[in-house]
Amino acid sequence: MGTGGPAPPAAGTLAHQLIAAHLVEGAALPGEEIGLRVDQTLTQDATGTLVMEELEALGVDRVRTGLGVSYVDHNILQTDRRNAEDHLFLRSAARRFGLWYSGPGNGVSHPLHLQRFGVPGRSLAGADSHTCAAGALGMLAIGVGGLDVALAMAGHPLRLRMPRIVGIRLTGVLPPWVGAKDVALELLRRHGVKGAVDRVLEYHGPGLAALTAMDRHVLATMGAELGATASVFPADEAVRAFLRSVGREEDFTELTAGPEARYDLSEEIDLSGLEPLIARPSSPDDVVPVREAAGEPVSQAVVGSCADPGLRDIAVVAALAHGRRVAPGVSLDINPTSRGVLLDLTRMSATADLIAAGARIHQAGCLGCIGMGQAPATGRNSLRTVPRNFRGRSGTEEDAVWLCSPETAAVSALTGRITDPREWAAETGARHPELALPDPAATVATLEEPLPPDVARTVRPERGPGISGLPELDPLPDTLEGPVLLTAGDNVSTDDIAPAGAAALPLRSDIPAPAAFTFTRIDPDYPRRAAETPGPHFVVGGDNYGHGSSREHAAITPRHLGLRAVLATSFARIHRQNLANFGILPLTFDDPGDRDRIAVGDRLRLEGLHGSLAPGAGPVLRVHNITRGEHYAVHHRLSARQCEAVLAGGVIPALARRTRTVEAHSSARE
Ligand code: MIC
Ligand code: SF4
Repeated sequence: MGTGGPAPPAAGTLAHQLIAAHLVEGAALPGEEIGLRVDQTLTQDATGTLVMEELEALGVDRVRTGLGVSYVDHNILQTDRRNAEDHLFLRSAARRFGLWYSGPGNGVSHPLHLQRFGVPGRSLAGADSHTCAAGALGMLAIGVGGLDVALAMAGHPLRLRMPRIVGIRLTGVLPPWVGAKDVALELLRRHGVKGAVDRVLEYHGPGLAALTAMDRHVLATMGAELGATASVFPADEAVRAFLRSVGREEDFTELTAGPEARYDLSEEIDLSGLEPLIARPSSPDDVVPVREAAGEPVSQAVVGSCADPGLRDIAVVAALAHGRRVAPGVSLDINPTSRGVLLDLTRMSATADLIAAGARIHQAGCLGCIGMGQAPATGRNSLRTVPRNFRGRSGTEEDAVWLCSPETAAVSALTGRITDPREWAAETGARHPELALPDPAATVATLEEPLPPDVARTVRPERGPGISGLPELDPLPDTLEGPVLLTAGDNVSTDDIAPAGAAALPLRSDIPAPAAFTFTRIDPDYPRRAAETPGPHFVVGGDNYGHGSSREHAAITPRHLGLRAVLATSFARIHRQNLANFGILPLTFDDPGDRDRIAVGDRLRLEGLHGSLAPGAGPVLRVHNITRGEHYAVHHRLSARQCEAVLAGGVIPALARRTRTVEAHSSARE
């Protein structure tokens, strides 16, 4: 990404300041493992039930971070008892462990968190890949797997590889009909879905002045689509104005990069030169100007998610729809991101405009973004303002989901064809709406405060029959031998590995049940073959393996089916860590060409693993392809701590082993 600057090491950036303020382990040198103090945590229901089980497994009595919030925003369609029982479990576990609880109907975690709890300079670890959204307020906000969040709640540092810091200088002013989503799509057009792996995207420059905190939320959220570790914005007047608007100006602290800030890599975006952009099906980085896609018939438009979180993002749709009708045959689905946004839309009569125009208004939450309802018809174009459009994520296998701004989605819903809003404005004489937004109704979320410790201790988490507990994790054998059960290309997403959607998501608290969906987007027969294979097996992938969400189900469900090592040409950050956390070896080919030499059914063998992963051993291993009589050099990029976890079968057994060792030593001394 970018051309990079000359020799002196990066320093003085806001990201460096935030990292230095939270560094408790390691040195902040790119690639080194560092440990960060975590001030706040966030979980959501689809990842959160496991986090609560992990807290129990770790023996946590009460969370040790300053603030933890458990949100319910994903699994809010209640087509049977499961989701409602998960909500009961989450609420009771929040009460037990000293967490805030945000129940169904309050809205998507990320904008809610910014409004209610966001504080410049604080660190946030969240069990959702879009936790990076809070970077919009000058926070150090990092999405990780649920177990890493549970560990942070238990008082452990958040461990990750020190990223490189990319400075993105914004200049100019966005033209009418071009919004923050188009800036994010421009970055995806330039760099692709792995363009920022192990990097922090730090925004600066004069172009920031006209971007509100919610515009920045859009950009910060979409950092996850580039694979970034975090997105960072300065805490400036726009952030002060946001905090004032939600009644918390006292939480504002000004934070900016130092005058001598040096970035590892730099680039510039002239906002004035941007035009409306759209990502074609089915990858967020297949981006073209809207005018190139113009004329394609539209069957659905879905607006509302953590990638268009602000009141303005939906109010603009209402203003464009005012006095007009959605084109016949088009479904315009509106998902207000929070209860507050829904109330504000109603107070400003925007809800009435949307209803009169023929839009369908839904409850606040993730909904269609994660395939919880709103599944489109096969092959019919669905324009969405959400961050991701991986194939099948909408709930329809052969879907055709495009990603665009609320303006493009609204105008296209009105015309029934993909339409460049500027062209439409030229034809109709419409102007970009000037929105008079009410002061936000920030306090309408029905949040429940943590209970005091003595009361919390009396609460028993309410565990329904669909909450089955964590799987047993056995240690890694010294020799791993088994067949390759799946080979895949580049950019395998966690949606490919552990599909979400209305069928699979409600099963998430009962690991054997979602395991039946594992890899079915790539090969419907994988779960059967895995179940019939005695002993361990392997999976082979390409570049950026496991990108997308933070769901640790993408590690746990294949592990449950016997997966013990993934060989790929590169890995996405969160998934690599999730694999190690659950005792699966993530191995990278030294020669990327070797990947194509391996076929499904080949028998592979890795020997002497206990020595290879022992402290001080190098990162190189040799894989023997018994079927072809070949050997491949591979390496791991695991820290000593991660090697220990993989050897023990996962982080939880590794910690249990440590505790046993300490206890054995102390009883020997007695
Ligand atoms: C997503 O957008 O993919 C999700 C659903 O929010 C996930 C979390 C999950 O799978 O539960 C994420 O982004 O981490
Ligand atoms: Fe929810 Fe979609 Fe945002 Fe994930 S990306 S948190 S599913 S709105």
